[in-house]
Amino acid sequence: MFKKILIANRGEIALRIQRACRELGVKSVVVYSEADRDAKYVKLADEAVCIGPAASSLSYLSMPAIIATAEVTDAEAIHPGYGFLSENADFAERVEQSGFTFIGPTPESIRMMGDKVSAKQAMIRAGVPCVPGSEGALPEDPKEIIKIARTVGYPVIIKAAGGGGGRGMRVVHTEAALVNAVQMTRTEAGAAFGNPEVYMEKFLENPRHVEIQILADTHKSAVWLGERDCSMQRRHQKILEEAPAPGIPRRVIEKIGDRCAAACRKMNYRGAGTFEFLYENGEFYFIEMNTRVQVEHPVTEMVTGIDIVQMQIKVAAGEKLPFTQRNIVMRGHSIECRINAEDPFKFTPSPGRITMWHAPGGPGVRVDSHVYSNYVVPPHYDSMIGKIIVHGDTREQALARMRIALSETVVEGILTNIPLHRELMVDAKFIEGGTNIHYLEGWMSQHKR
Ligand code: MV4
Repeated sequence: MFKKILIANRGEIALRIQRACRELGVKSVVVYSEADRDAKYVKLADEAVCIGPAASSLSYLSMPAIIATAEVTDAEAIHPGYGFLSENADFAERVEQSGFTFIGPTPESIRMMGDKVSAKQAMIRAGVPCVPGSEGALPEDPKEIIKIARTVGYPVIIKAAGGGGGRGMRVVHTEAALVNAVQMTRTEAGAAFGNPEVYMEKFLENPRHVEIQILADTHKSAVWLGERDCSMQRRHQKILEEAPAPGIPRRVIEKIGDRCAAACRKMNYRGAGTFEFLYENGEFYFIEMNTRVQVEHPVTEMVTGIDIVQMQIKVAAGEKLPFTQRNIVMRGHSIECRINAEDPFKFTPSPGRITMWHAPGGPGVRVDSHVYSNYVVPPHYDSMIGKIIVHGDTREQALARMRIALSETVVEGILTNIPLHRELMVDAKFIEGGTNIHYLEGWMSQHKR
């Protein structure tokens, strides 16, 4: 096991990784920007190094600053968290070339999954079901593009190979609009991602977003840790997540989970990863793979009892996964509400001083947050200030526990989206379970206030 790990991130995930290190008896170094001087994970750290000004480009995205800090502090490994450099293959490569362990997959895996065309081709080879569409990138010839779309059937969606997470996509409903839409998506993709390659898929109108968590070691073992339903989102920002996904038959989940784990073994994948699927009419369709730990990983931890961040560290250190698929038992139900410093119904950011912070507690309640009373939420980064996670024997119990947790939570001095969560927890359709990716936006447009 490593003696010391550098945490190349901020906020709640920096604290989350720090806690995993402590439990493993590993020392940790945190890097922070001038805007994060007073953050809790900086105060609690074994060691903390300021790596630059508030702007991420000069601090959390600065590869030289982070690698130099690992050198001067004698860290052996670097945990990238999520966002920032976590899915940057060049960073993973530079970390390893500098003699450190990157806590994550190989640069080759990150690169392959970062290119959505090569990711999809890898999944097809590995037997993971994908959305029907073009075989690889679209050709230049307009006649060929029209032919492909006729085979796929309208509506289709044009996506950038370099995109992902909702960036660089365009839905096309008619042949008349097709060629121009492909051209526009290519131009935008070239400018935004430095890669004009695009591909085509059948556009699924009312899917749910359901993802499978996997863990893989460097000894050919890979397991899946159940699914998460992340359909409650607005403009590609997830608001809350839950595990398991309500109403999906276990045999359907087991089949897709086994495919994901098998794909990991086939690809020699290592570390934690998430296979993102659209789920519609009882079928799973792969869309993207994330090669990092995700914000919503706690709901999986709550239902499996497995510490995903500790596992990331263990497999990075070359250890074997301490369980096989048969040992993994999913129990109960978990829900996570993301707490954002923003107007609950207008979604405008609300940074500033938190004059009062009171976290909820009680049976089955977990709070992952780096904030405290008198903490100032800096305006430079994303607005998430923490997560409330609950677990119950049933979904009903988890919902009840979340309602209570939200009622106990006090945040004063800034606006948060807690009022939105309180309303969703008593919404009849959400309580029923199984709402799709469009539900929240429809709900917001009906919302009276
Ligand atoms: C789709 C789709 C419908 N059909 N692909 C958006 C984010 C990116 N990960 C993929 N996305 C979508 N791909 C096909 N073939 C609808 C979406 C989509 C979406 C997906 C997951 C969660 C929220 C979403 C919101 C709008 C659109």
